[in-house]
Amino acid sequence: MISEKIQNILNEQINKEFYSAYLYLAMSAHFDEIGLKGFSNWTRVQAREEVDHGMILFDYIIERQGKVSLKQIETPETNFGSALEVFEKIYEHEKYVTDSINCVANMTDEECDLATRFFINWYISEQVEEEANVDDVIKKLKMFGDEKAALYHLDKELGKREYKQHSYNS
Ligand code: OFO
Repeated sequence: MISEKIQNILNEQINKEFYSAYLYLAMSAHFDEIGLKGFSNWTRVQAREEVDHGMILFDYIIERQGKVSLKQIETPETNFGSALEVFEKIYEHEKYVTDSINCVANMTDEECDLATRFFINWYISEQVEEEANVDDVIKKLKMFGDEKAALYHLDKELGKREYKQHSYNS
C-alpha cells in the first residue's frame, strides 16, 4: 500500500498529465487554425500520450490499494503565436513537468517507497525523451527562420507522427 503523501503527490501528477493533454489539444487547434496540419497532428498525438501518462498513474494508485482523486483541470490558454513560440512554450512546460516528476522521485526517497521509486523511473526517462524531441523541433525552426519552404517540409515531417499507446514498461 502507498502512504498518503505518495498518494497525494501521484494524484497531483495525474492532474498535471491531463492538463498537459488539454494544453497540447489547445495547441493542436491553434495549428489547425493557422493551416499547419502537421504541427497540429504532432501536438494531437502528444495529447493522447499525455492521457496515457495520466492513466498509468491512475492504474498504479489502484494497484497499490490507494485512492484516486481527480481534481479540476485548469483551462489552457488559447492565444498562441508562431510555431517557434508554441514549441518554446512546450519546452518550458515539459521542464516544469520534469521538475514535478523529480519531486515525486524525491518524495519516494523520503517515504522509503522503493516500489514507487522504481515505477517513477519510467517517467524520468520519458521526460528526457520529451524534452529532447521538443528541442529537436525548436532547433530546426530556429535554423530555418522565416523560410516558408522549410516550414512546409517540417510540417510534412511532423504530420507523419503516429500515436502508439504508452503503457508502463513500453
Ligand atoms: Fe507527460 O510528459 Fe509531457 O507533459
